Amino acid sequence: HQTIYLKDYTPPSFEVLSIDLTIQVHDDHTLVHSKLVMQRLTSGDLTLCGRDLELLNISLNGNVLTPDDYNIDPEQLIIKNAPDQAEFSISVKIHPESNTQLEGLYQAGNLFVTQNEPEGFRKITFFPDRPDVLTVFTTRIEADKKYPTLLANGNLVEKGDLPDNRHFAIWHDPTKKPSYLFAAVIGDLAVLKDSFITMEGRKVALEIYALAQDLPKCHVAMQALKDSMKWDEDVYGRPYDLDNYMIVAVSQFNMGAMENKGLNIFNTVCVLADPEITTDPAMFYVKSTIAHEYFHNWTGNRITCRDWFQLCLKEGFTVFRDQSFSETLQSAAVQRIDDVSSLKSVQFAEDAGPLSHPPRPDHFVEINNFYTATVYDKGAEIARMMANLLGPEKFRQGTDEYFRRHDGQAVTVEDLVDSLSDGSGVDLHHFLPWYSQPGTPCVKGTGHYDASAKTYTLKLSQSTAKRPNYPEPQALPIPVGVALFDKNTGEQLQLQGNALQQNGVKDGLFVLDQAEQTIVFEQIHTEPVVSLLRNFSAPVLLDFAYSDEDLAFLLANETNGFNQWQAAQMLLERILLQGHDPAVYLDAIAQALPQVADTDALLASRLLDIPSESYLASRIDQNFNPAEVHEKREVLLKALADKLKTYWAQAYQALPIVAFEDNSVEMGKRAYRNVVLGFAVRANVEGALDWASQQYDNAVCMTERLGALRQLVWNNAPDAQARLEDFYKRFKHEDLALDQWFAVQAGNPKGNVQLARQLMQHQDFDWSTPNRIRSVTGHFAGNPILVWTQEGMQFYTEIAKRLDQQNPVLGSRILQLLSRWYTLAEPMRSEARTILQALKGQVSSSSVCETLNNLLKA
Ligand code: HT7
Ligand code: ZN
Repeated sequence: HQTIYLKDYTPPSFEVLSIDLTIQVHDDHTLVHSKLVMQRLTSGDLTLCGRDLELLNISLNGNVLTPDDYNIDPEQLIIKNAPDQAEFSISVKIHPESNTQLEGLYQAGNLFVTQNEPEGFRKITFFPDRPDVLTVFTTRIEADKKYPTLLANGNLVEKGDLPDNRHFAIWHDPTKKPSYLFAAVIGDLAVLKDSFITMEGRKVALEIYALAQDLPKCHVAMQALKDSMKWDEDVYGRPYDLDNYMIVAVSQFNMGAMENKGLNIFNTVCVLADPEITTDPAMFYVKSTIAHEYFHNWTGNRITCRDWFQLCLKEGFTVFRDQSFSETLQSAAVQRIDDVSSLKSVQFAEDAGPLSHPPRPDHFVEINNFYTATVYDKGAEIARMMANLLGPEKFRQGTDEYFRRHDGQAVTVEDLVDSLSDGSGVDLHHFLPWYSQPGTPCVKGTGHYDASAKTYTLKLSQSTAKRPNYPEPQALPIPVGVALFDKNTGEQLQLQGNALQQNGVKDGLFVLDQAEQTIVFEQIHTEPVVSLLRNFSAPVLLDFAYSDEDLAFLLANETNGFNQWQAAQMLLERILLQGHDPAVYLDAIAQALPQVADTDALLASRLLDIPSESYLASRIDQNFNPAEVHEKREVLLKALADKLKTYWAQAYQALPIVAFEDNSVEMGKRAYRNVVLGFAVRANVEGALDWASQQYDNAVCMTERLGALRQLVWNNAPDAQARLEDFYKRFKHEDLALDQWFAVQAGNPKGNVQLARQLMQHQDFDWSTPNRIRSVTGHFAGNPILVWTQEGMQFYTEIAKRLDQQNPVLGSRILQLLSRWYTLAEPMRSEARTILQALKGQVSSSSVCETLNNLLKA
């Protein structure tokens, strides 16, 4: 497999003025005819990408080409001596009915759908399948009338009947787009319709397509779509541009959703929502994914990426936008907690291991392997740092300039930073190294109060671990949110103007951009406690010389819920990773919790987060002993459960089940009730398992039912099996609920590999549906003590091997779960190496091979 380098980028030698596509779907094959009008831009070959295509015929400017006129290999077709103006007619045969990779055009049950990002279009027809070639698409679809739904991007121009019980539809998309945004859908779907009037007064038809039985579950998504459209107008001044916006739900999909122009295709788990089958977090995920894909219309579609190395240009910015939108759906503090929690447990872990890469990688073998937490979530943090530094007004000037300059173009990360800088008048170019340097910087610091001089001196330094390809990491601009609190009263100190400006602290942000810096706060009349990295102002690790008591103070006195949570997490990491005495934490949380729970139950549910075993593992670089980490965490959980034993009982009783309402307050109560139930069971509160059974039986929504089922199954309650059977009977026809049934069993900390294997033998297990596979592999991975056994590792390598041909994108992702094998204590480490090495030679896809090679480099 070939490595591709960012430095080798060259612009396309031809542009495509238009493409007319005809897709003729038949039961056992599909024919694709294309008419491509191309025009030379620079010297160089005329290259059309193509993979797994049977070329039936090709003509150029009216002349049939013979094999002497071109070179063809499994990846491309190169036309010899191409003229400057080239009009091609190309016919190919493809097999969506046997396409299990879920890229290109594939059949999923009774539905044919496309997935073309990043390189799927080349599996539909020959084309310069790269994001910087934009063209106008006209698409004619022909199929049997058993498939009444025929969709493609843009506007419906014509539809009609054909002989042999067939019919056709012609769609024209007036906006130029790259091939990865092309979409077509052929099937038998019901549709939910609505409309939205844009800020320009245009009426947009909104349509969500799903199987008829799923249509009632599309209302939440529809409302989220309208809310997103309004938000993008209000916050970024971006109206929608076409007359229609369609979303199609499909159950077999490799990722969450895809932003195809005007025709989004969604994994059912990201679009269907109903309180009876969808938990609150899953419903939230539907809303934020709808927003994410909608926001791509401006950040991704109208302005796209020049090449795939720039993926974080669209993904990082769009994640930042969907996170900001989500702050309007729940408290901003909890939104930030959830985003940071996922960043730390997934992205920090990725960046600490053999799959570490910069948000803008400089090379890859398989671009599918780079849809990562680093590209998405660290990319979002970079956008956020720049936005915070500018403040809302200047950031808006910057983004206005970006949209003004680059609408209709395929651009780079530099183009974004240039526009933000020029539009706002604030130079942000020193942020560019964040995009091209891997690793999580660590900010270290100390603070000193001088009572006689009335100064508080803060010393901060930064460092990033060296890596083979990055031997000299440079200092980055790290915005550090900072506030001082009076140690005696707990009040936040009002920092005085002059001293602050001299120190470069503006709006509570100090930019650490050297290896070491010192800030002196003057006129500080009482001893302060400093709060740093407020609201997680930068994606860094913080190692500040706090006493445990200082952290307990911040947990009690910080004014922002995120910062309270952060203080608790720092204390917990000290206990779990450095062996600190838990007493300070236990007292502090016991004191803070009841009051927070009364005012903000959602925040209280998050304050009880204990870092996961996987996150803790990511912080241990050698001699990792999963059993030891598990044991320490269990001991702490038990101590916390016991400490508040009487409180759990009262708190649970105070939260009776009430009618379902979809709002942040009620969601908070449901989340808190489930967390409290878990602690009550752990503390052996009398009758707690009975409460779980009653909660299961009386549940009015999935959050309640699943929360209860989890306690019953994970604690091996006498009636666990009966409730599992009941759940199965209730929901056996609801795929997304059944996924939860698999997940709750696969994720059982007291489970084992045998159980996971049995689940994969179950009659409802389905190797063609990634959601079902992930429901077992993803949840089993939550238990490192089970994963890092020989059987556990073999379980994952066997799955990777099986998926290597069938669905390599998924296979590669599942293999990535083993990325921290090299940190294991012996003999586990050697066993892991042997198991991974045994996979070599047994896999051949570029996705799985690249991941395996990277893992073995560790
Ligand atoms: N931009 C989309 C990426 C995506 C994707 C990538 C690889 C394989 C399948 C995929 N499906 C969707 C999703 C997004 O970020 O919005
Ligand atoms: Zn995206």
